[in-house]
Amino acid sequence: MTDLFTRLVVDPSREAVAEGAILLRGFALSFEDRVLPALRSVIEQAPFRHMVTPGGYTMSVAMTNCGAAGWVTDRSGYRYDRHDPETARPWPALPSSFLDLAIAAAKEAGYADFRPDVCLINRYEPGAKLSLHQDKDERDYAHPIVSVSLGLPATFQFGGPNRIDPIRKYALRHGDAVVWGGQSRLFYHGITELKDGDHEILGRMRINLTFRRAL
Ligand SMILES: O=C(O)CCC(=O)C(=O)O
Ligand SMILES: [Mn+2]
Repeated sequence: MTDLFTRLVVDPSREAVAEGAILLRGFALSFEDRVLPALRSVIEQAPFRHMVTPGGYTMSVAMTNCGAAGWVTDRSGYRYDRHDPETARPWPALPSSFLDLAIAAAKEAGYADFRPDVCLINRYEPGAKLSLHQDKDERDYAHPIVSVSLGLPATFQFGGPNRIDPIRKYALRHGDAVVWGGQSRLFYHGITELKDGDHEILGRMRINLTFRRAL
C-alpha cells in the first residue's frame, strides 16, 4: 500500500488541498450508476427543504439527509436530529452505494477506518451559495469529512483554522470527491454562488453529498 504522498506524486487526479485534505478528481464516477437511483429514492422519502439559521436567515442551499441522524438548523440552533422535523419520522437509511462510495474515498485519502453514520445532501440551484464555515456539530473530530460533487460545477473555497486565513479555490465537477480530516478537519470552507448551467444528468443544479461520523 503506497502512502498518501506517493499517490499524490504519481497520480495527476489526486490534488493535495491541505495537511490531511485531498481532492480526488472523478472518484465518484464509477459509483454513479448505483448512487443516482439511491439519491432519487432518498429525496422521495425526505424532500429537500430550505432551513432557517439561528439568526433567522433562510439558507439558499436546500438540504435533506439520510442515515442515523440528519443535520438540521432552525431558530433554536444547529444540531443532528434522529428524526426529520418535517415528518417526525427517522431519516431514510444510508444506501449501501453511498456507504461504499464514502468508505472507498476515505480509504483512498488515507482514512481507512472511516464509517459514516450520516449523509447531509445539499442542493444548489443557480445563485445558491454556502458561506465559509466549519463542520463542527459532530461528536468526534477524529473522523474525516467526505464530500462528493454531482451535477453543475462549483467553486469550493478551502481556508484554514481561522475565518480570516487565506483561501484557495478549487473547481469541483461532477464526480469529484474531497476528503478532509486530521490537521484540516476543522478548516473553514464554503461554496461560492453557483453559476447557471445545464448538467447533462442533473440539469440546473449541483448536488453535494457530505458524509460524516456524527453520533
Ligand atoms: O457543497 C459543498 O461542496 C460543501 C458542503 C458543506 O460544506 C457542508 O454541507 O457542510
Ligand atoms: Mn461544510
